[in-house]
Amino acid sequence: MTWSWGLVGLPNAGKSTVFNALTHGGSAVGHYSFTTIEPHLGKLSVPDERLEHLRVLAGAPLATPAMLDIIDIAGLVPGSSKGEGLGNQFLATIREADALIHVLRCFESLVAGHPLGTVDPIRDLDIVLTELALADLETIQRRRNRVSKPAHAGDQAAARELALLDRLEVRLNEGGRPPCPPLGPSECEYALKQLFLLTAKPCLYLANLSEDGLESGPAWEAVRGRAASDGVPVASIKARLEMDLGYLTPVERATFARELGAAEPGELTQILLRSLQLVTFFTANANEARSWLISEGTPAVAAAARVHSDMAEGFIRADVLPYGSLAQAGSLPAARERGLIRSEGRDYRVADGDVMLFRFRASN
Ligand SMILES: Nc1nc2c(ncn2[C@@H]2O[C@H](COP(=O)(O)OP(=O)(O)O)[C@@H](O)[C@H]2O)c(=O)[nH]1
Ligand SMILES: [Mg+2]
Repeated sequence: MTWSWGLVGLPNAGKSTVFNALTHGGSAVGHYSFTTIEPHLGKLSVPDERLEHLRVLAGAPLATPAMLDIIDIAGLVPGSSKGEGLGNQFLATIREADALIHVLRCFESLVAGHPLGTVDPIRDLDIVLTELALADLETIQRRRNRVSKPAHAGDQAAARELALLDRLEVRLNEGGRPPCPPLGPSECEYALKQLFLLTAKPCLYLANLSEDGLESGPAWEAVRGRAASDGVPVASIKARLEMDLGYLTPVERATFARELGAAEPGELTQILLRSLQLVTFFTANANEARSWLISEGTPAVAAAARVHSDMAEGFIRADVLPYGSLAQAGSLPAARERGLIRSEGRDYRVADGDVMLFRFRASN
């Protein structure tokens, strides 16, 4: 299973540029609306310097980093939900994304005009949230049509679901502003896992700043303030600069990046991981060192399932060595000698940086 983020935002907010910056992919970048007609799926490997170190310590020839999916969608315009522009069909492509990245335009540009004429990231965000809420209201209506008949015929489960749909609808009619819908965990689970509501997904506000950073100041401050009051993680990117730097070699990049005020490589990826509360664990053998992403608090047996279903089915225990202890010991045998490797059971909550060796009974 790969975690996926969907990029949303008005045309010319810089979604495709962010996509390219993140994935070094070839999504068409242009200053016309609807440049991106086909959804683009990009794979992004998660940089983590611990992985390369682990590879060396394990004497493995290969290091395989965890991957993330980034989905770039076509322009969402005011009225998409009523069929303006390309309509909101394309929202289907982000229904199954685990989280949304709101790309908020903070840069001025005469070449790439803003569809509404002025830079105002908060207005843009509210337009997009409204479109997402309208799309979710349609989803709720469709579901209501399915359950209202059995509910009225006395089906208890259907009646409960109908009441839940009512509560979700009330929230959505308020405009879809996060935290939305701020309901209990089971209601959230229903909204996310069964209805795939867009407004229920975790999200991140990503301010796309000008290269020189100065003109974007007030807009960036506004985005930060809004993120704080919505309880949403926030980050900034100079997307075009990052995209251009993405075409350089690592050495060239290191020379230019700091001078130009670009982010450290991998910084944004780390923000993406934090926004979904993901942590990294490692596996290593003589052939390969690998990094894996899981939700914070995942039990060892579920982490084993990420690696191989056999490891979860035949799970006996896990040998756990925190990366920090391994780095200090200097080698796997030294860590073992010092007793730094713990033996943990299936319910052990895997922590960031754990190097895991799953002991399991192979199935026949
Ligand atoms: N100056 C500047 N221009 C940008 C930036 N990001 C995107 N653009 C330009 O804005 C236009 C639209 O970008 P694009 O990524 O296609 O936007 P999308 O419609 O949201 O996918 C292009 O001409 C980009 O070069 C940025 O950070 N700074
Ligand atoms: Mg685009």
